[in-house]
Amino acid sequence: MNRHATLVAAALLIGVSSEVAAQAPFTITEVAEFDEPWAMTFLPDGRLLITERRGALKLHKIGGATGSVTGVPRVDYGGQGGLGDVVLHPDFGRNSLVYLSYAEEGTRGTRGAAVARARLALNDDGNGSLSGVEVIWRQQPKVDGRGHYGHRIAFGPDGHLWISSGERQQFDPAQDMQTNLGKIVRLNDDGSVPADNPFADKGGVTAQIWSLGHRNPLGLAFDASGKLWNHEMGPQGGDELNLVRRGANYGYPIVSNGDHYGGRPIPDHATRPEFAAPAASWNPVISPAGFIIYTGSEFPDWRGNGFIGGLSSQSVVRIEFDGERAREAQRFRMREGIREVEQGPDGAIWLLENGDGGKLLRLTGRRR
Ligand SMILES: [Ca+2]
Ligand SMILES: [Ca+2]
Repeated sequence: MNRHATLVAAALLIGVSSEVAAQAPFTITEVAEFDEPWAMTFLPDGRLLITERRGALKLHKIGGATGSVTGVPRVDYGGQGGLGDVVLHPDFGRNSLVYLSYAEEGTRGTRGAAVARARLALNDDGNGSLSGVEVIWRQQPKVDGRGHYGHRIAFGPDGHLWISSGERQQFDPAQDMQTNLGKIVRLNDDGSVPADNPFADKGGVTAQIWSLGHRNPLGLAFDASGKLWNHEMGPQGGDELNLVRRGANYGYPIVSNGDHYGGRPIPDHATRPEFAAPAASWNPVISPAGFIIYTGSEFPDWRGNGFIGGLSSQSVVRIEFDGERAREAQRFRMREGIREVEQGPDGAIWLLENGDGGKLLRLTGRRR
């Protein structure tokens, strides 16, 4: 059984320009607990698919039992890698297709992110299974290390599949058009390359690229007008929120508003205007992970606002947009780092805490 504990006092509101902490304008309910949860998505029947980094895909009935989904591809667990994102095909109601991202082992200790799709069958007993698993995209090349996979997945309003691909802590590949590391890629739902991609005529892996110069992007979200935003972890300082433009270069590792670990400087964005500058950046960092742009009715004042989970900052950051500009409007302190943010069919904001025993939290408005 799940214990529903209300922790009204757990969250403190931190005004950006005020040191006065006040109570957050929402109620937090602990709904369930998972083992290193990484991502979640709601099914049309209101249940949740939740990934756990060691490789398990869970099927959770809100307020009820948690089942398992079999048939998940083998993942390379370690460092920042393992099972990653989970999203539904826009036509899931007809085709039952689910997309998963994960870290995959290569030869000689190399690794890379992959995205697979599969058909999800839901059983009467609260469990499920995947069939017809098909890998439709891979990071190229596979490299050493276990960091910066990125591998967030989003479907856009026109049905294209978008993947944020981290630079695998290798720096220069983010500027190398012969790799898809440190890029945001745009694909058709079967992994093929749309003919109208900005570099489609170059062929090969280059044709997948929509934008370049990204570091470790762990958030992708479309706003109501169809604009795509991403956030990404900076190095020492310099976390970014970017408006993702066709063919644009976001500058990493040539420019960043942070510096390399250990203090070796990286020139700031302002020194090189040919690179697309972030709409917002953070120093000190928030360590952004998970991202929604809210459209629900539970928090009507927040429609059109972004919500970003903060890992090291143990927070939820509310973003206000103004056309092509964005700013942090509010920060809510949480008890743990936040790995994932989702909007529920109920309009509530749902969070996953990071790490072992990470809780599924439901944020609802305060009612008199
Ligand atoms: Ca999600
Ligand atoms: Ca940048």
